Amino acid sequence: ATSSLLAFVSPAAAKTLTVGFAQTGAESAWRTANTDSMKNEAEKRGIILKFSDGQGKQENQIRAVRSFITQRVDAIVIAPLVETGWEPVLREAKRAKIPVIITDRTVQVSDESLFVCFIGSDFYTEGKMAADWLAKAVNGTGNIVELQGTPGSAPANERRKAFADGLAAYPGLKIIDSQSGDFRRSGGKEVMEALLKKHGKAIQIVYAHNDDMALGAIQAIEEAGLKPGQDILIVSIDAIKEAVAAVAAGKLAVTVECNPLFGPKVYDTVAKVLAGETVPKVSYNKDELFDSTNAAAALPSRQY
Ligand code: GYE
Repeated sequence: ATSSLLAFVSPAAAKTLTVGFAQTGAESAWRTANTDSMKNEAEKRGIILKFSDGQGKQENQIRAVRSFITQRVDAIVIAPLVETGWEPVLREAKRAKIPVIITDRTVQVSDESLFVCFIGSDFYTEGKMAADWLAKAVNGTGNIVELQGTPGSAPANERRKAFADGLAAYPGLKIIDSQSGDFRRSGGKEVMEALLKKHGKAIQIVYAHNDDMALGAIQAIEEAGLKPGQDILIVSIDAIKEAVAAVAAGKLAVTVECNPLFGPKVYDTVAKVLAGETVPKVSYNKDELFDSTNAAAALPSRQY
């Protein structure tokens, strides 16, 4: 009986993979969708996922990565809260010979060999798409307030820069104020309330770095007795289902897509890396845009 049981423990049997994932937190609907994609796909593939919620603190993420190294996981995935400050822990992972895949947000490091590759969206292109769409929609004039994402994060940095670059050709489009709502709905609402008090009717356009802040701003605008979509035009990024619905309802003017459902791509990449195959250093997801022309039709099939 013993020998027949042992026959199942064949040396050729595939080893169960263990992956550590240091997530930023749970600040937005985008983030929840990203976490679900990573967790669900791991379960589907029989991968053991060690998941850490950084709760919006880089030091929590760094601590998680250190514990993944101690546990000797097969691969580490990081969605870095901010761009800087990662070198020391990435060196520790490299010394331990554990491959690190950076997802969602980019990092700034002096040595690109500290991580295997990046998988996520092109935030600069997203910000540029938002600016181009807006300039056309309002004929190149209007006063804008900007709701920034988490300070120091790649999407806040890139979406801000791209939008400003896109507006450079339109002197009539002016950013009259810009503040961070930390990618949170409550943040967007609070900042918008303050901006409405400060600037009143001068605000014609809101550019939010994500949908959650845009939806918070819409609440603030409505509570101030104004009509989002009529009195103030709102432009945003992510294309979460609720935002696409707000576009279809005429409250949000446009949302540029940022696809969070890349769990499958991440694990495909982990498998390739562990098999010794080379993978592209940077792999961008394809993103589109939803405005009044296509939002209603797209709504039923939105996956997040
Ligand atoms: O746009 C926002 C989230 O890093 C792309 O983070 C991500 C951003 C996303 O909180 O909703």
